[in-house]
Amino acid sequence: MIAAELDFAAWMQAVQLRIEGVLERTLPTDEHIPARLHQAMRYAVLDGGKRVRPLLVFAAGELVGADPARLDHAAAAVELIHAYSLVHDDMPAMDNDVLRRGKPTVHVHFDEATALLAGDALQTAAFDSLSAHVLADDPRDQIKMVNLLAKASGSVGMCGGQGIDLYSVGKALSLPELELMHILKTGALIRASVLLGAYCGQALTEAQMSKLDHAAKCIGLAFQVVDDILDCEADSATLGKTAGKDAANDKPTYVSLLGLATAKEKAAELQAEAHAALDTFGDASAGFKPTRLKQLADFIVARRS
Ligand code: GRG
Repeated sequence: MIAAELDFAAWMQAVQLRIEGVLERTLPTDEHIPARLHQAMRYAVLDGGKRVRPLLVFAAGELVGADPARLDHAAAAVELIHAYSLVHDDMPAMDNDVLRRGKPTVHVHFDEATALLAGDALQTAAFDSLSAHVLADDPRDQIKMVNLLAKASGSVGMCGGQGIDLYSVGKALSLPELELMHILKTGALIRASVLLGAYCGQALTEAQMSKLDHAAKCIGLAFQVVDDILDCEADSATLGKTAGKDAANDKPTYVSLLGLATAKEKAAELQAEAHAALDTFGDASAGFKPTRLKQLADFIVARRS
């Protein structure tokens, strides 16, 4: 490994460890009444996952020199929303899956009612994290942050994407329709992660925010294209979730619509577009540090799980 790769791997490990501690402290203990609900919440969140969204918060925070103590709470918020979405998505009424992060899913390990409630409580815990601490210099910016996460998670964001997914079962989706579904279902929270990290640091101009937003959109879409590629190329043990489900359920994916080779080209194009948008920030001499976000975009495209 070259020095830059070693440096990125060490940074990633340090942030993953840090966010584990933050999440551990954020969630009520296993004994806190009602114990079964808190056990299910902790089971869903702790000790699992790549923590891609918290990593994006920290990488965007590094771009703007944000205080890591602020980033902790923004990072916890996006991971709590993500964990809630996985718990609900795995339930019988939705994807009906039994394996997540290498463990039985929450409704299998506990029960359906507990999984429903745990997901609900994780969602509100996210907004608790985002609103209980000072995260931005200007309180109006912090209100914008809360609003950003609400929109990204709700019916015009992640839930909306999940809705399109549910209501398109058995229908053929065109490429633009598939893209819209993913921009909402997966992309909205990834985009919010980047912007929340940026709000924790020095204020950006509107033009800079829009460049960062564009990079975040490209990263979000690239994440999903790679997810589709992995669903067809990797096995369940490597993914920690059931592999091959898209093809088994006859679901439209980038791979089914474009073919494997073109899907890989698409991921590379989105990665390059994200880099180009981040390059507009210049380097550290211009007061910004876009390197981490670029490295993270590369990791998201190159990942094998
Ligand atoms: C149920 C409200 C609601 C929304 C569900 C995001 C989502 C919407 C469902 C997740 C289902 C899924 C497998 C989507 C594909 C992309 C994705 C979000 C994969 C899982 O994210 P990773 O790879 O997972 O970041 P880890 O476990 O590493 O955190």
